[in-house]
Amino acid sequence: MNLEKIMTDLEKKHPGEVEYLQAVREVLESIEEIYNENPQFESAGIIERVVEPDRILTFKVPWVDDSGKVHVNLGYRVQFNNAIGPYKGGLRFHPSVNLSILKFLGFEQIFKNSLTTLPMGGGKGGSDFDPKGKSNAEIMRFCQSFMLELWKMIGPETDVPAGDIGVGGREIGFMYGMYKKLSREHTGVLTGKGINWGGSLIRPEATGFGAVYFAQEMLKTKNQDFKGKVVAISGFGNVAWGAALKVTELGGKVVTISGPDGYIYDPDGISGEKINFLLELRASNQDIVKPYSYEFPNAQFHQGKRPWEVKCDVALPCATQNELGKDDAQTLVKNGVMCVAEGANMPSTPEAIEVFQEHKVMFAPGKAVNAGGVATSGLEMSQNSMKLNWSSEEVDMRLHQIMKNIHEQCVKYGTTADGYVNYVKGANVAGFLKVANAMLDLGVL
Ligand code: NDP
Ligand code: 2IT
Repeated sequence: MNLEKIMTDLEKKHPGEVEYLQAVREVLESIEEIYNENPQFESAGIIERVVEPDRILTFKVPWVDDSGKVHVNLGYRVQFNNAIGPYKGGLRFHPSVNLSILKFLGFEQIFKNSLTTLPMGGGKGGSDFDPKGKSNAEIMRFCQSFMLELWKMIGPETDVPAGDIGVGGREIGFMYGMYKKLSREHTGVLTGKGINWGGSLIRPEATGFGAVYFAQEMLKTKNQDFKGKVVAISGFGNVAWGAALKVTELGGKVVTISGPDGYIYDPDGISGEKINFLLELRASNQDIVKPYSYEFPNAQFHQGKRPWEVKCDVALPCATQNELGKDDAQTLVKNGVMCVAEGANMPSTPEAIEVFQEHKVMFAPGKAVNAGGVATSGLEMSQNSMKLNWSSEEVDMRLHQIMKNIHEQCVKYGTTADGYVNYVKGANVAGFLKVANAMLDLGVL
């Protein structure tokens, strides 16, 4: 594999798509060795085919606000690769959304979904719509308009979207309602649905729970567990709250959460009613964490800062891409961090990952750590197909097993000569091999 040539060609073809190019480089660097050992991949053009999405749909989303003013946002769906199953991946609503971000997320999703062992291909979509400060009725009108275009592209055996940043149960409800009306079917095409209309128990918590199950396996390799561990979490959304809940349950203490306004340090631990307070904050569309410090006076609010300056044993970045840079990584290492597990997608920059790996800190990437969300989406699809609902114990047990299995795959493909587990390599190689072999079997498509 001529990695630099592939990257130069891609940069020429897709100038300025920094997040997408960053994600591709990371995967290619990890798989270079195994790719070169398998010349059949090269002759089938696997790399050239896997780095380009099968297709991209772009559409306009016009909607009317409460004062009668018309707005137009951009909508996208990137159907990246369906070698092992229908396209599957979330929808992100955030003003920063652009094609580069959705392509990076869709590309990562291919290998993440492969790791889950479930039959799901990779895709991602979303809009530059900003849900912050919008009324319920505005969110509904936007979601309905978005689905008026998207529904033609998706289906339970074709492409199954779900939530991501800015898209939770409420938005899935509005979008699913419109899909159901247009298609005249109740086939469960979106996942993350409400429990009364086809959703799965545990899906709301699944990404956070899964991330902590994965981190638990990492700690186990050093004969450690969460008991008494101090944990720093960023974000306070879909992923962060489930992680905070599970860390607390396992005896750890979560001391930070963050929003775009800054972070909260709560030395007493963020658990129980405090997590419920955070959920209420999120439900009011206010993406800020400062009010937490009014409600719980022992907590300190650090304006405009990231939580990585707090001394902790375990760090779980759960907000967004590139939110943990080289300096943050150096501070974490200096403060004795033992384990960093990515709840978000690509939250650590390549330079930060290098710092962790140089210092032999256990570090695992989003596509392994946060795969519990999409895995439980897969379990929701299974339940929809069977027209059955599993109990929360059953879903949780399957989720836990899947996370253990992903950890085993990472150890299998990522353990280096000195015994250090390179989880980045392990996850990328294991995820890639299954997809590449499927692509070989299916012919040039
Ligand atoms: P939420 O919208 O619930 O929370 C995301 C948080 O990150 C918000 O506080 C948001 O604040 C902040 N954020 C988003 N974009 C940016 C940005 N560009 N710069 C700074 N802060 C930002 O999202 P989720 O919890 O669903 O997602 C968090 C991460 O986890 C994402 O990386 C997502 O892709 C990943 N993930 C989510 C899964 C799920 O099931 N939901 C599954 C697997 C991974 P603000 O909007 O104000 O910027
Ligand atoms: O990044 C992700 O894996 C998600 N946002 C969840 C995708 C899904 O289909 O459940």
